Amino acid sequence: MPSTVVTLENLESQQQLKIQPPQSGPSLHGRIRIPGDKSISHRALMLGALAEGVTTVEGLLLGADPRSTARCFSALGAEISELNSERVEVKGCGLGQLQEPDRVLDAGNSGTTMRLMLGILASHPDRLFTITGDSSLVKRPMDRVIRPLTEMGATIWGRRGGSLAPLAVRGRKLKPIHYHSPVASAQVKSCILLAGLMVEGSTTVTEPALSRDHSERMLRAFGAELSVDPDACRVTVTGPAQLKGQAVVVPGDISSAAFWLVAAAIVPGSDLTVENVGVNPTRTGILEAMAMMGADIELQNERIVAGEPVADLRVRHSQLRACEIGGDLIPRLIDEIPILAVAAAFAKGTTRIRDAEELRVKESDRIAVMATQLGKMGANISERPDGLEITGGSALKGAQVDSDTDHRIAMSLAIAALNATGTTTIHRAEAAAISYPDFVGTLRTICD
Ligand code: SPQ
Repeated sequence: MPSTVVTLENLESQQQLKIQPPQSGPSLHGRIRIPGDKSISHRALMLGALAEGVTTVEGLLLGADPRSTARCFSALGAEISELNSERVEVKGCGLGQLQEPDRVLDAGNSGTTMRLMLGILASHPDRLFTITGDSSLVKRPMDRVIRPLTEMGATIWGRRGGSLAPLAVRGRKLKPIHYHSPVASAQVKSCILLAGLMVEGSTTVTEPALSRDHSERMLRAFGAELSVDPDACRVTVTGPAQLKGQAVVVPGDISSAAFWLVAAAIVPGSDLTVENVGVNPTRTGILEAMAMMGADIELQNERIVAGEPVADLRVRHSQLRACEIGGDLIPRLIDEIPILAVAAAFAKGTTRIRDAEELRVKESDRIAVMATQLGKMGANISERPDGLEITGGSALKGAQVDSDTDHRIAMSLAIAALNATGTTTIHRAEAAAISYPDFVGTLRTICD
């Protein structure tokens, strides 16, 4: 049977990914593993750097984003062994003991690195830190964490009235607050909790809907005193804390699994199993949305690994139907909306995604970019201020599309290309390496 032609061309610092499915359609088969969870990888490196003793990390994501975190915390004095996915060792500095670095900290493309690190740095008295990032990160709003940190007594300077990087932080002894966050954001919540570790007393964050809770789980495992009320979307840390190095096992990233779940769901004849996927309930909105769309996804071998729920996910092709996505579900699938838009392009009826204005301030404006790029392939997709409307059923055709340097856009367009006629060329496809360095390798494996 002819297989999909997948070619990757290097053009100076950029890559072009070309995908040409066979006329008979590709059909995807096999058992695959996905790289480690990005959110958990960042947190393992950060808490390891703050803890006393040694933290070991098994299954670390080797993407560009956790590498940025590792570089920053090495510059702050943590001893981090060479990064690999088997076993990384972090010798921590102990809480409050990070050093003043002699260079500007570079968070690269990673919002998580910059926002979580700001909470940590702001609470280290008598040190000056400077932080920047790449051309995407310096456009992303940092005032959402700077505002509560300032309420705690932090001193942070930045561009545009202190809301954009590059930033300078003068560390101080902070005071506890109860912060009511206007956005459901794990980065805002985690930043404040990390700042609260060194504060005497109780620091509380309440959010409008529950965001991912990896920080809470890991902080507890490292020995912090935490009280969590998920029904009230409220969490309190009581400091000063003492953190002890731990053995962290990072499960596969459900946000990376999502590309293969949608691929197998939309490509006729597919039967694919994605092994070792983290299925923390604060991240499984994608499974709920796909169930509403009639996808055939089975959770197998469910287990708990180092405090996080994990399962193998078997997905088989089925005819999808449109659904409505909004409200409290949004923070539980926020990073999967670009690939859900691809699923919706192959579903019967009109899918409406609402309450997702946060997508406009991610690595790109994911609402505008998905509407433009998927539109170039012939999808019936339109922008709403807070989301997207996609009417499925128009046959997609190969086109010249662009990732806008956003990893999730690059990979979503590649999956759309599997079910389009002709060749699709994805420009600036190198962005995938932010969260999924071997995306193309896995794509080739399942298309063979
Ligand atoms: O780290 P970064 O660049 O913000 O990455 C993204 C992504 O798509 O990988 C968002 F663009 O994931 C965020 C996610 O959207 C990672 C994250 C975390 O690890 O805490 C939380 C979410 O962001 P937020 O703003 O909703 O808290």
